[in-house]
Amino acid sequence: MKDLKLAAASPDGERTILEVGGVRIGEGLVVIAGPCSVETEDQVIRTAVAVKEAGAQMLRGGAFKPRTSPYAFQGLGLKGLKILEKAKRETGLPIVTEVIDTRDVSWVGEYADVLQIGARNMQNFSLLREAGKSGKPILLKRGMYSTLEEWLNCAEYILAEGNASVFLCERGIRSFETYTRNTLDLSMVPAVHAESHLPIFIDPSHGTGILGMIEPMSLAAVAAGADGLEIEVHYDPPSALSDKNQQLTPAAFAALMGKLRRLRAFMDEMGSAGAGTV
Ligand SMILES: [Mn+2]
Repeated sequence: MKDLKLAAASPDGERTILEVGGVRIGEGLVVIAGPCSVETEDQVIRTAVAVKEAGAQMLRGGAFKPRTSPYAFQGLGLKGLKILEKAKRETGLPIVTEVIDTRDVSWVGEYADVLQIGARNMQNFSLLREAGKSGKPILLKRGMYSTLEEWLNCAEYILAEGNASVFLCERGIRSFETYTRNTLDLSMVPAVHAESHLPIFIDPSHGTGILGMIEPMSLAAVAAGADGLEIEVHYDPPSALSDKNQQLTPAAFAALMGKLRRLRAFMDEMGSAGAGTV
């Protein structure tokens, strides 16, 4: 892919492995789980303990929510980050949380182990540069109207600032199809593995927006060789302040984790896990 220097696949096919708080991203299957939004301390801690017990390696939770409507819940900000910090102390899980403003990158980075740049901000070039300068691990989601080439060029912006800790997440794109919330483009797993050395995750929660599709799409992502998954889990989904229809209960998440482990073991046995090159 032209113009890519730092994000392009290495000639020998070697893939990058990032180490974040003891978790190796790009090696085996890494699952990031947790609520869409940070709502209360009780909500986050209860969910964090449950996802850890089920085998998740990192905790997600939004303290800044870029919502379609300016009147929808916008997140707790600093208070939310302090709750995430407490959940990390309680469980040991590293924290993945979104940053939406260049002015917040450095102080949000004091609480987060991974800064997430969401789909709506994928091409916010000043935010990408700031994220690069922060030196923090960055999870870069695919913009909902973006091509693979545009997406990898956004990763390039971060890498070009001297920050080598970048991994990607496909979360669905806009298409003519309205049955699902977005069209989850699982073909990006082998495509990213062919064009880049960066790890690629799948977010089946936003990718489909439909509870019953999260398990089959998670399994399909692992079968395709994804390096990880980001899944929304809430201890009481009906009470959630955002994305209540796509958050798994802890019990459903634990059942899914059991299947993912078995599938991944089968893939390893076949010698095909993470192969995924085209
Ligand atoms: Mn969400």
